[in-house]
Amino acid sequence: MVGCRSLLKQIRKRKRRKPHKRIPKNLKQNPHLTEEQQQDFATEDGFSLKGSSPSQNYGVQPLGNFYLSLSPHNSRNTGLGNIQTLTDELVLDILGFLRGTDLGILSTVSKSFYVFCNHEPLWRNLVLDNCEIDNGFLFKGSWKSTFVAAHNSSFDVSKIGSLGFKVKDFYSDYLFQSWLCANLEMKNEWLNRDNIIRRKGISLDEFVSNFEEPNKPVLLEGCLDNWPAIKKWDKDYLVKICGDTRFSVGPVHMKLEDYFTYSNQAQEERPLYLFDPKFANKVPKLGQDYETPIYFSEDLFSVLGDERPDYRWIIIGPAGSGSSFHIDPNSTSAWNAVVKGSKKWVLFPPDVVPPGVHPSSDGAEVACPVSITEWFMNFYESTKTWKKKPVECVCKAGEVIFVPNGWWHLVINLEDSIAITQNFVSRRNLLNVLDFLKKPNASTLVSGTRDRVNLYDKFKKAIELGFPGMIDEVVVKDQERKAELAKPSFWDSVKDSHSGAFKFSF
Ligand SMILES: O=C(O)CCC(=O)C(=O)O
Repeated sequence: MVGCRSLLKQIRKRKRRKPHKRIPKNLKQNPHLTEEQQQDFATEDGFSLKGSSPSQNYGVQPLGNFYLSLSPHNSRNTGLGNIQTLTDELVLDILGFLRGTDLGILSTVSKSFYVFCNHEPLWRNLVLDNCEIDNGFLFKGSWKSTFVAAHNSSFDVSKIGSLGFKVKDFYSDYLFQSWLCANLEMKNEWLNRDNIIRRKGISLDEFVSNFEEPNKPVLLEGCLDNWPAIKKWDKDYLVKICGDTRFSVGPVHMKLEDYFTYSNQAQEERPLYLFDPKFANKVPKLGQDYETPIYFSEDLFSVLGDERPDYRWIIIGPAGSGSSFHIDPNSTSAWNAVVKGSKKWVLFPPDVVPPGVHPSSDGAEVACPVSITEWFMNFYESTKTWKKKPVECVCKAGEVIFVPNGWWHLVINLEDSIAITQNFVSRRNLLNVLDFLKKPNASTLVSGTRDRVNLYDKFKKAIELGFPGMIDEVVVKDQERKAELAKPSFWDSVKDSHSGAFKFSF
């Protein structure tokens, strides 16, 4: 019997998908699409499926096809009995309470349960919930196979994937879109908009006055040329030096070699992402293979020594993995250097909340109910007509992006990627960070450290000790900058008859 609390926890764990806004037009209008046909039609509409073979979709078609179908039955409903009136999300929420064996048995009850019970995210949750946090899992091509193999090592799971029957006349937007997002190639028009400012070989002063002080993103080329990582790091090298080391991957820690076994086969909507803040302690060699570019060398949190919040991460993921919209922690700025692969970036300035994103009023939580691919499908287009357009680019191996504090950003890997990112405080964002740490709800807002509430006092004291006068200096500078911004322009003072300034008279 599942308790109420665990029921709620499980429901919350599966991110909710908003009702779909757009299913690609041709996919929706063509009845009885087989997987192969879907592929053809998708291409016609500018949507195409990934080159590798698409994952199982058990014949699921978008609901729009039902209205053009010759059959009066949607086998989604007939096979669900009394619970057919529930939405797909609710049916899946309920199935999420079952153990793997029960899910397997239920899948034999009807065609409809067969499709629902084979929904891969259900098996993914079961694997992640049941595997030891510190042991991870060994991926076997699908989450269901992984679950079965973990529970019955003598079972030949290689057959599980190939047994996917196609169910006739099964229509569900939710399930179809989930499958589509896992298999969809990024459209060229999502990648082509590239309006970030690029700079190569600029001085530190130019960086500070043109980008850091005005808080604007920039893509920096050529500043990783001396990184040994650029020449050395690839999957084989990393497996050789730390294949047995456990890194943080979503909710589990897994051996790097096992993670690559997963990421080489993963074809899902939200692939697990390796994102580890302790990588340089675990494998000091990795820390020695790169250095902070000069533009970001001022790192004031270092005054806190071991008590500083997490600040650097190695990031590894397959195509399709990435980070959905967020603002970086503790009001820090960041740099993100691509060592292998490439990443599409979409950034919005602090005063523009991206479409489809719903931050809570205190900023402590961000509800972004859609996956990254779904965001591109449903929201990207609308930003084209916005007055404040997002800053966009594809950041390739050897390039670094500067992410100023407070900017919303979304990132998707376009191929297998390896990157290093660091968050930092310099004197240009020191006041923002101090203000952030001082907020009354610091205990929920501050992240990456255990002592969230006292971080403000500790940091301020350490800065006063290590850099006497710095805080006063930046306060004065900030007041001067604000006064400068508040000054009317020459044209405003000319127009304003009350200002007593020079006026035109005719
Ligand atoms: O996925 C990525 O590389 C972006 C990481 C990111 O946005 C972050 O660390 O804040």
